[in-house]
Amino acid sequence: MVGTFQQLFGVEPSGVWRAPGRVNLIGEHLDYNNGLVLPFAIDRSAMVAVRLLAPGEHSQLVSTWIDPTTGRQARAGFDPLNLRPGAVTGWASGPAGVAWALQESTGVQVPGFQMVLDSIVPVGSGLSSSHAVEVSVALALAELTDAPVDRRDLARITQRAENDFVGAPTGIMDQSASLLSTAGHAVLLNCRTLETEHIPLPLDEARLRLLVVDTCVAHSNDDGGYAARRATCEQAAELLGVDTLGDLPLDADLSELPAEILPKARHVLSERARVDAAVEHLRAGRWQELGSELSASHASLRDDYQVSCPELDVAVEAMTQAGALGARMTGAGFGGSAIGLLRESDVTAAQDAVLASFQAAGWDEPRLFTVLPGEGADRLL
Ligand code: GAF
Repeated sequence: MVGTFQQLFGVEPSGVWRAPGRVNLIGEHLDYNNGLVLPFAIDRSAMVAVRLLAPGEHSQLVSTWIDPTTGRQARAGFDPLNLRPGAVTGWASGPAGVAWALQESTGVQVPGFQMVLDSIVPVGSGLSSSHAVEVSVALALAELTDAPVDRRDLARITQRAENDFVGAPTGIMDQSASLLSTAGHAVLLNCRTLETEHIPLPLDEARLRLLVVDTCVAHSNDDGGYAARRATCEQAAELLGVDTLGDLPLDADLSELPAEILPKARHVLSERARVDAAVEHLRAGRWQELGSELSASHASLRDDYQVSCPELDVAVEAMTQAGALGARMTGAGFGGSAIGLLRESDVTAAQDAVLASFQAAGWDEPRLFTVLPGEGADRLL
């Protein structure tokens, strides 16, 4: 990173920051309903080397990702004095949006900056690759400008960047997982207050693995499906006389809701109950029962919330047939990744089963890898 930065800009960066992607163990589409979610930071991160520029100079951003259309590293630039939603598009809109949101939220003047980005969180995989970039930039800019913010403020600032600058109406889970996770733990996050509790996730000790199947069906949070689910939840809450579905008792009567809304609200309530149960199973080391909650979550996301897709369903089914304790889609859905909780000894069989099912269906080969709960974002240099 530092070498690349020096080569490109002829100076040393002020520092290097790292922020991980995440897997959500359970609690899907609950963050914007003010529920509890249980994600963890994965051992794959985005890294940025950053140096602030003098007032008046334009930002210069380089990504080590090779743009297939040009065959070169992706480059972008913008005028920090003209930052407003819509001013920067494409891959640089996240970093630019963070600079904008930090400035808007704190009043701190964020000057232009030079940046090199490198990431090993697969893009479009539903593992929060864009939030990983935004969080690493947020940490860097906050530190370099001495902005008076803590990690929870940074989670809100990166959400603002994503919602109001990038234009994706996402919740608060992914940024918070990246900023607030600790290694070896899942983070039980209250999405209303951002209070956290770190719950041990001793996969190694239990001889378990979490297998990720990146279906390579590119998913995006700003193409309508995500916003439509969010709007349906808001409508359901309004019809039921509460601010959010997180305010309802778990046994609330949904029968008066219109037929197209009811299953979506039912998912939110049943998923809230599953998070509570999953946390208890995890605390007690009841892995098989935890797995059952994961599988039930997938069924609810597929049938009630309707955010799965054939590739995710097939991945979940193949892992289940190969002995997974539980399997589900993770993240927003509409493509992206599925996870399987597997005994160490079943991982190879599960990988083979997934590959064979995708081949039989005539789909592109998915990317398969295991993940461990890693450390949240930090400064490397
Ligand atoms: C995406 C969003 F970014 C999150 O805020 C969350 O809503 C998730 O989908 C679904 O649980 O990752």
